[in-house]
This record gives sequence, C-alpha cells and structure tokens, in this order.
Amino acid sequence: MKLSIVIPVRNERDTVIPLIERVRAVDCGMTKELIVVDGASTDGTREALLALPPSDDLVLVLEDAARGKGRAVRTGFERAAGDIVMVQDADLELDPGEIPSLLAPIVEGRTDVVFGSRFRGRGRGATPWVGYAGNFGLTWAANVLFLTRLTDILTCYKVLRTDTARTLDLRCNGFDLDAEITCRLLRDGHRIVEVPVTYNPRSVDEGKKLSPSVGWSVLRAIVRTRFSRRSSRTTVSSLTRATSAEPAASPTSGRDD
Ligand SMILES: Nc1nc2c(ncn2[C@@H]2O[C@H](COP(=O)(O)OP(=O)(O)OP(=O)(O)O)[C@@H](O)[C@H]2O)c(=O)[nH]1
Ligand SMILES: [Mg+2]
Repeated sequence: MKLSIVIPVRNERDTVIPLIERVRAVDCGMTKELIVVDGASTDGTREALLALPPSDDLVLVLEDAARGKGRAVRTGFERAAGDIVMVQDADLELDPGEIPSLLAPIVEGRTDVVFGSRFRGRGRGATPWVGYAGNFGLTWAANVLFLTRLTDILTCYKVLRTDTARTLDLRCNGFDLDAEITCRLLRDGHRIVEVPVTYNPRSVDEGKKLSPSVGWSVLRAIVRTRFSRRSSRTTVSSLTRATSAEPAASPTSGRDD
C-alpha cells in the first residue's frame, strides 16, 4: 500500500522543511509520497522547497497565486498516486508521529475514513476560546444536520481512501473545504472514525491564516451540502474545468461552481 500526504503550504519558511523531515521519518508501514502544494509563497518557503534534492517521494506543485488552502488540498488529492490520501498542514500544529495511529483503522479494514480529532476526550487543551467555540458550534451544526456525533470537523488530519476522495466532487477553495469534505462523506453514508491527536495551536502572529470570519463560509458549506443533491460529476471533471483558466480565488470562501 502507498500513502499520499498532501501538504498545503503558504509562507511557512520556519516550519515546512522540519515538517517534511518529520513526515519522512515516520514509519507508517507503507510507502509514502509527499505532495507539497505551495501557494505562491513570498517569504522564502518556495526557494527552500526548490533547494530540496530531487527525490522519488516528493512531488512539488508550485501554484502561481495563493488560491486558498482548500484549492491546494484538492490539487493534492488529484495528484495522489497512493491508495490512501491524507492532509498534513505545514505548520507543526499537529504531530506527524501520530500518522500511524490515524492509518490503523483503515489498514485494519474497519473504515474508509479517519479524522484526527483535536478535542475528543481532551477538551479544549491549549486551543484559544474563540477557535474552540467556533469549531464546537460548527461541528455541532454538522452533527445536527447529518445526525452524527463528531468532535472536530475542521481538523486538518483527514485520512481516506483515495478512491473515496475522488468521489466527493469537492468545490471549495478555502478553509471551508474541511467542512465540505466532512459533509459530503456523511451525505454519502461513509462512517468517519475519530482518533484523538495532540494539538499545539499557533497564533496569528506565528503565521496562522485561519481567522474567525472563516466561520460563515464554513457554515454555508455545511448547509449547502446538507440540502444539495448528490452530483454525478466527479472531482476530476471539476478540477479540470477549474484549472483551465481559473482566476486567483478568495482563500477563504471561493468555489468553482
Ligand atoms: N497552497 C496554499 N496553502 C495555504 C494557503 N493558505 C493556507 N495554507 C496552508 O494551509 C495550512 C493551514 O493553514 P493555517 O493557517 O495553519 O490554518 P489551520 O491550521 O487550518 O487552522 P486550524 O484548523 O485552526 O488549526 C498551512 O500549512 C498553510 O500554510 C493558500 O492560499 N495556499
Ligand atoms: Mg495550522
């Protein structure tokens, strides 16, 4: 089996190379490929990535504009050659050492989808109140609308079979993609297994790009997915359409439909 690890990155000069080293050091019992999608970084991140020695385990995708984390993740899903695909932010808020425990339920055949929950069984921890309350409220909304009991729909740690990812017909470009992935999985009847993970949140001063205003686009994505009909179009077709002449989209809420 092979694991594709999608790493969206924009202006993460201090953390992206250590993060790549830590991901490479993880023994997850299968071959890994790292798909790093750089959103036109201007702080030296891109130069640092280009200075890495060429390697079979590394795919570099260089975007010509910051199109949003969601757009970068969708590009990574599209490029994935592994049987399983996951997202790993480039900022070291989550520990790549926990990847094997995230993979276990899929490898053991118990599910197709695992989320690393920052809050299951752990409460708020070091997460600031605003972020915790926002995530709690948005997760609650998804739970009510989809009759489930998740604890962290916005976690970056989403691990799923690549063929499942390709059925989701994802459109969001910003941080709302996290909600869209979750809700489309729930809508399509997939069982999401949550595994607790350790979270070391960083502040805006330390480079965090997500802001409270993102909450509205996330809520819109939840409601829209709940009341939309299943589309027969595939992710591949929507991505192909988007790639042809896409203008730089809003990093927080742009969509391709
Ligand atoms: N390619 C690309 N990556 C981005 C863009 N915006 C953010 N990212 C990356 O997406 C990842 C997540 O961004 P953060 O600002 O840490 O937000 P977050 O970790 O999702 O926020 P929390 O869920 O609250 O932890 C980081 O690795 C960013 O560098 C973008 O426009 N393009
Ligand atoms: Mg982060």
